[in-house]
Parts: sequence; C-alpha cells; structure tokens
Amino acid sequence: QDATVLTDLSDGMLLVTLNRPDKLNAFNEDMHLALRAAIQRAHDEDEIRCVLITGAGRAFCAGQDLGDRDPRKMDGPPDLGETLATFYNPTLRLIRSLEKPIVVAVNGVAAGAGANIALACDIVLAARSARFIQAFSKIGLTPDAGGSFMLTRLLGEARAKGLALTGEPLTAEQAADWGLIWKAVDDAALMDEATALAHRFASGPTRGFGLTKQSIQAASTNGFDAQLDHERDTQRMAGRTADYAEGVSAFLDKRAPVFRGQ
Ligand code: T3D
Repeated sequence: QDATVLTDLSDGMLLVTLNRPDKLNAFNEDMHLALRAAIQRAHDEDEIRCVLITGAGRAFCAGQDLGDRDPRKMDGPPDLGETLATFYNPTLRLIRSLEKPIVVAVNGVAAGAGANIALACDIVLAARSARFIQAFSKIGLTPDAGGSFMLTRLLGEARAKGLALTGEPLTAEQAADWGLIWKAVDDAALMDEATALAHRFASGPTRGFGLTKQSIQAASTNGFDAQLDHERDTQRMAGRTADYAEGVSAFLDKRAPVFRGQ
C-alpha cells in the first residue's frame, strides 16, 4: 500500500503531500500519524527551513474519512472529543508552533478538517478551481481542527457563522478577497508558484521568520501593551541572530544577503 503522506526534502524545503487520492485525501489514522510525523520532523531537523503541504490528485483534503465513522458498524456513538484530542489537535499545535514558515498549496477541494488544517498554516495559496467547505454542519458536527478560531479571527463572526452554518463552498477567489487566504492562483501555475515561494523561505532568515510567525499569532489574543512587550522580546532575539548581521552587512555592501537560518 502506498504511503498516506509523501515527503521530499530539497534545498531546505520539505514537501509534504497528502496521498489518499481515491478518498480525496481524507484522514484515516495512518494519514494522521504520518502528517504529524512530517511536521514533527520539521521541528527536529535544522536542515528543514520551510514546509510546503499539498494534496495528491484532484483534491487537497476532504477531512475525516467518514468510512471510519459508519454508525451501522459501531457499537454506539464514537467519542469524537477523544479523536480530536488524539489525532487532530496535536498536529494543529505542531503546525502553529513550528518556528519555520508553512506554505500550503490547496490544489482542489478542502473540506471539513482538511480546510481548517490549511487555514492554520502560514501562507495559503489556492488553485482558482479549489473550494473551501466547512462541511461539518452537513453531518451534524461543529468546526474543528482550529476552524472556529481561524475563521472568526480572519473573517469575523458574521462570515464565520455563515460558512460554518450553511456549509456552502467558498471559492479560492472569494477566500482571497475576504482575507481568509493569501492568494488564488491559476490552477496550472499553483505548484510552481508555491514551490518558488517555499524555496525562497527556505533560503531566508529562518529565526526571523519563526519569530515573525509567533508575533503575528500572539497578536490574535494579546492586547496592545502586551503585544508591544512581545515585539520588544522577539526583536531582541532577532537582533542577536547571525542572519540579521548578514542582512545589514549585505545591505551596506550593496549585495544579496546569504542567510544560513541561524
Ligand atoms: O470524526 C472525527 O474524528 C471528528 C473530526 C471530524 C473532522 C471532519 O473533517 S468532519 C467532515 C468530514 N468531511 C466531510 O464531511 C466531507 C465529505 N465529502 C464531501 O462532501 C465531498 O466528497 C466533497 C465536497 C469533499 C467533494 O465532492 P465531489 O463531488 O468532488 O467528490 P465525491 O464524489 O463526493 O467524492 C469522491 C470520492 O471520495 C467518493 O468515493 P467513491 O464514490 O468514488 O468511491 C467519496 O465517497 C470519497 N470521499 C470524499 N470525501 C470523503 C470520502 N470518503 C471518505 N471520507 C470522506 N470525508
């Protein structure tokens, strides 16, 4: 059986491909563990300076594999709180806490947890034909995989509730117009554009990127004063990196900087 998640490391960029195309890359237990292992690897290996996530086939990810939730084959209702705690939430926490950029190329439909995992990453590019669907309400569930947080922070309550309660698909273009994602890209250009961006990040000032990510995320919950303190602390750390010294030296020498991620 093929691996449910494919990984390929090149020039500091870890390409992670969700790989259950006949199920639209829906999550079974194996895929959960494999995605988590890939993100954990990005935490552990200094050589990895950026992650790019995409899906194999025509979809990005259709969320939970509902074949594993057939009530006619179960002895009673499942404890979905337990499956979130065991499978989804650790991966979401690893994504948000990774001190390196994560780019997502949403190559096709992203539904349920599949949509929300994409939204939790740092830079979301989506093919114009892609759709984001908060599919939960159609089967009696509620937004998970960080969706209630990200949708409300990024869109506000009205649009978050509209998407979550109706389950209507949102086009990539509309998602970009609303500020839910970074960009909608022509289908044929998606992987080239996402790969070029990820490679650019992979040769950038990794510590500065990681601190920038932390700072923007902290602003969702901090007040202004706390955020100023946070900026003071992150800038202090950034100012001590070799990449900052290289950036300033390169500017003064009128040459391109060579960042080493340190
Ligand atoms: O359970 C827990 O642990 C709690 C956590 C929950 C997190 C969640 O993500 S809940 C939400 C689960 N996802 C969904 O409800 C989405 C279900 N899928 C769809 O609504 C549609 O498939 C799509 C809108 C994503 C795409 O529609 P379309 O028309 O392009 O494709 P399709 O024909 O519906 O699907 C193609 C195949 O993929 C089909 O299989 P077949 O008939 O060719 O053998 C379909 O059954 C399969 N598929 C699609 N989504 C899933 C799936 N199989 C299992 N699980 C899926 N989620």
